[in-house]
Amino acid sequence: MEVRAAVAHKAGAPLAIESVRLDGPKAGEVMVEIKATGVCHTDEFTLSGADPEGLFPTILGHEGAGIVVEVGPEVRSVRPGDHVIPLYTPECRQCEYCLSQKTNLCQAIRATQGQGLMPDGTSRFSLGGAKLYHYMGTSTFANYTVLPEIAVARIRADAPFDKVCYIGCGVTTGIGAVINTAKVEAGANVVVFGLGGIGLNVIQGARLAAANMVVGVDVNPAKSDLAAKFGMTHFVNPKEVAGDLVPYLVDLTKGGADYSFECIGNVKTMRQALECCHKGWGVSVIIGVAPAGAEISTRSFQLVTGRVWKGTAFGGARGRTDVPKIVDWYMDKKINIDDLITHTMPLDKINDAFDLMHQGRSIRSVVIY
Ligand code: NAD
Ligand code: AHE
Ligand code: ZN
Repeated sequence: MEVRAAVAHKAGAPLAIESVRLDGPKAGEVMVEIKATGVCHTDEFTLSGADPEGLFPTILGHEGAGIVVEVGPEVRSVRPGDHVIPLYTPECRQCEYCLSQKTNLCQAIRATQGQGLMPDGTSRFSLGGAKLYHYMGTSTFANYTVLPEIAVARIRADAPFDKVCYIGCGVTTGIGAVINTAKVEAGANVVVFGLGGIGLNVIQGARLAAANMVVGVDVNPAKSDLAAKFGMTHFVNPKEVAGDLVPYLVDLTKGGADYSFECIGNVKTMRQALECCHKGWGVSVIIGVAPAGAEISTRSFQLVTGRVWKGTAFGGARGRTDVPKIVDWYMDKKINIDDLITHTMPLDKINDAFDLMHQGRSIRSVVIY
């Protein structure tokens, strides 16, 4: 069938709205009508050409919500009419990784996903007879997409697509990093680098965890009001700190952060996030995705003296299990998503979402189909 999609033809170019061909789901796959999708910084990262796994031409987008319209043979866990959130971190519940219960990084389809293909090694999308690559197994910048069954989370039918799509990445990543990865305890002092679509969800997670001090660090002071509304207790603009940022943060937190989170994707701020942690026990969690070739560094002494460096993907969440629960938290008003969605637009204005991100004017832009 013909579907409408924003096609990334090459790195660095605006997306082109095109009618593209989408083949039906094969065994173990489902077709989903995408009703809304958020635009995450990672889409921008891949579009910019900085992603070593970036393939073109492709259909980006990994933060969607929609309705199953067709299922392929052997699909058992969802059926047409089900409301779902696509998962770029699937949950097969059978692979060594899922069974370990030590990680959310299901590897059942990771190899083909990284090659922009469905698990059988082919693409369902094409344009003028030429293959288009899938992206993160989700490709939500199309009004219909095909995904493996293990890469959708079934959610309640009364949840609004234009809000809960954000649970497909940003909300779950930020809150999950606090709860699943860092396991922040009540009374902890937390420092959050980057107050964008991810960092504000870390802040909201820190509030859920009853953290004490929640310090937000951002070079854009326009982010501080919303961050305060979400639970930030102190704002630091590195451009206004005389001298080094790290000792400033260590002083502010009276010895260092119990937990810090890097939500920018910059290896310099990753180092600062680690080094502002408390000697002996501070844990720093890397969420930001740094460009190809960039490497983190610190003095080994930082780790020898008890600081811990960790990373997290999709907030450590097991999608099919955890995402429906996070949707419930939203519906029960335990978490706030509405105030983070600063802009909405139709698909043909999707390039505006990237412009707003570059200008630092949006938290989340959501495309409504
Ligand atoms: P965003 O653009 O909304 O926010 C980034 C924020 O960082 C902005 O507020 C910006 O002003 C601030 N910033 C930039 N440079 C800074 C600096 N040097 N010092 C302090 N602040 C600075 O981006 P986002 O959507 O929140 O994504 C943040 C990062 O998280 C990206 O790298 C993205 O790719 C990554 N990400 C990772 C995961 C994961 O699973 N690990 C999931 C989603 C996003
Ligand atoms: N493809 C990149 C890395 C991109 C990356 O780290 N992606 C995160 C999700 S970001 C969502 O906004 C992730 O889940 N990573 C784990 C995985 O298996 O991809 C690269 O550097 O090659
Ligand atoms: Zn994302």
